[in-house]
Amino acid sequence: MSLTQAVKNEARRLGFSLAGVTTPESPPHWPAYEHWLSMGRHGSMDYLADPRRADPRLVLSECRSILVLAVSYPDPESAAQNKGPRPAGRVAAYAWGRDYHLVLPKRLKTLASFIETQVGSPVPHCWYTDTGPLLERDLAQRAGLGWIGKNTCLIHPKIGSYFLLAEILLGIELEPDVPFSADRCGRCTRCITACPTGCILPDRTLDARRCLSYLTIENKNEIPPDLRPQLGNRVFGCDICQQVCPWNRFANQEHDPAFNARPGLPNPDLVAELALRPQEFNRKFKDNPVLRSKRRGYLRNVAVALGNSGQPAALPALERAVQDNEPLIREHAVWALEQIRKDKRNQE
Ligand code: B12
Ligand code: SF4
Ligand code: SF4
Repeated sequence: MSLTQAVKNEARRLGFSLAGVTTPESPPHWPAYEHWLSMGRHGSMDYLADPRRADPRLVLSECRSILVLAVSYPDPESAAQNKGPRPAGRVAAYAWGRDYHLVLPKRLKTLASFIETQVGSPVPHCWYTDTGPLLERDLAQRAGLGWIGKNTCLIHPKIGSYFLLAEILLGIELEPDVPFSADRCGRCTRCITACPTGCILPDRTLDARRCLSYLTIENKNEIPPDLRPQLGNRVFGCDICQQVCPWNRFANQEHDPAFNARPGLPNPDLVAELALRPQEFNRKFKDNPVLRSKRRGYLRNVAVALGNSGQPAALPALERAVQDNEPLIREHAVWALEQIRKDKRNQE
């Protein structure tokens, strides 16, 4: 068996759904990426302007090949919308279980050690998942893992797009895969039509400043008032442009058990969430991606979702949140109270 095949088999054993290899050249859509940055579509994510993204060899000078890996998370359809008497929120499916930034490093280290054992000597390497200065989707497409859909997600014809990406940059040559050159979106435009904020652009990029995923996770400040109604009940991330994608409807892929949903997480009870004190928040979301938004960001989102629920049952919780120590939470609670009172007045 070739080294490349042995490495891919080991990746499967470690729970990765896909593994492919690409060369260390500059990512194919680098000019499109630069244009995207120049238009300011990255919002406040300044780290995206790191010039090393232009060339993986600026990240690891000895890089001769890149192993790109995918790990599957649950299908968001697997948690039914909570139709209970109290307003419920919605958390993006990748965030239902343990944080992948914590789950994957151990596996990537094991895989890198496996490679060194096979080669019989130390191999210069480094690995990343999400936070490295790499254009992960571009590298994954070139490693044959799928195509970049109109929703900008990487989609594999058999397993859809409910997976996360990781890479190991290696100072040895592995056999590169054939890039996935086909575009299987065809004339479909479902994701563009379904996006609640219309932020998907015609050139396979999106205006992150209007994306609900950005607004609820990355954005540390206020949510622009005109976009708050579009949040609906989403309190962390958004899966809409993937849920409508036909390639996910027919996908047949078991998710990694590390991402099994924690009880109550897909559809949190919004009134209870708004009462979370700092220590309770940290305990509840320990090892979970929601921790990233911090209590102030999460409760900001929860307040908006309660405002959107229109339910008078949310009024006492919001009145208490107006006294919160965090100005960001207070301001969004005031907005939410006004929304519910307006709805009530309109119904009278
Ligand atoms: C910044 C970021 C975001 C931002 C911006 C997303 C965006 N689409 O630009 C926000 C916060 C909005 C976001 C949201 C999400 N993200 Co995000 N995000 C990233 C991050 C850190 C960088 C992405 C980036 O560079 N964006 C800038 C755009 C221009 O680049 P791009 O999205 O890679 O798109 C490429 C194509 O547009 C291509 N391109 C340009 N023109 C053309 C033309 C043609 C014809 C083609 C084919 C391609 C093409 O070039 C671009 C550059 O390579 C990556 C990790 C990484 N280091 O790469 C994760 C990553 C892309 N995110 C991921 C995930 C899971 C999500 C969410 C699903 C989370 C959620 N449920 O809320 C959503 C999905 C929203 C969406 N539709 O993209 C996964 C995607 C896995 C997959 N299957 O694709 C990644 C890879 C993280 C990981 N390690 O798994 N994300
Ligand atoms: S994640 Fe949601 S808001 Fe962002 S592009 Fe997709 S559908 Fe639109
Ligand atoms: S919904 Fe349609 S257009 Fe959008 S990514 Fe999926 S196949 Fe492509």
